Amino acid sequence: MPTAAPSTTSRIAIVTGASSGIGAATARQLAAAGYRVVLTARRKDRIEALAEEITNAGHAATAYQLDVTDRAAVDEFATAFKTIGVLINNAGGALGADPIATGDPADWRTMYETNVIGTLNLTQALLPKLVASGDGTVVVISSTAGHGTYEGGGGYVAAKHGAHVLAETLRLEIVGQPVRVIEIAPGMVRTDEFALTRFNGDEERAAKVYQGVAEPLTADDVAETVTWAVTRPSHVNVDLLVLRPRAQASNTKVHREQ
Ligand code: 8X3
Repeated sequence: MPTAAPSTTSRIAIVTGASSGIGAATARQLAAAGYRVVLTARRKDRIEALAEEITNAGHAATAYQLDVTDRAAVDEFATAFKTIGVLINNAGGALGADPIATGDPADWRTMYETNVIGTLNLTQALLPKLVASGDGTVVVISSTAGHGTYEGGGGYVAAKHGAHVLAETLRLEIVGQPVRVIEIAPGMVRTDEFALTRFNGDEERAAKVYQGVAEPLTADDVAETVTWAVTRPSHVNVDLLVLRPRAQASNTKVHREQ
């Protein structure tokens, strides 16, 4: 007999990088689906405002300021929970788009720290609590950059390949335990901050990323996909789901209106 979908009522879903973009949209949608969402990010004011918004909409949300690269802080955070249902590893991002010849090693390190070590920290600290729930789900929001490269993508592509490998390896290692590992790999998503952060606040360069692209994905598009994947029946593991806007056929083939 097929298993039911994991119950969402009273189950905790932790979302990292919940202060904006895909993380914030995912927190809103998981809360609407019945999860008690715990929003984490470095920017306390943002997650507190979002928790209030979600609570005012009649759902359950709390905020916890957290830097995913700070292992001691992550371990301390984890002590607050006996069991959790869902962990969404969303915190991450890109810095720079320089070629390998001139890329800044400090940017590479930061991207590895946030996209890979941050995911490792949260996953290690919370895995026992996901197992204890009897029906846990780990989501890694990677990227199409975790599945193919492009010029100028080097450091980000390397980090997202790391995140992809973490998800794939974890799935092998914990098979037989009651925890699914889901990787969602979005392509071009237009959010308020992704490209702006990448280009250090340069609005013109950030705008060029999406120039002429009819409809890049939105944070809500990705959040809907995440919510769909985690609410599948417990025996269904969406290993890897790649989503792109229709105008993007590959990392390097994008249709732009003139
Ligand atoms: C974002 C996709 O194309 O900027 O994760 O690397 S891309």
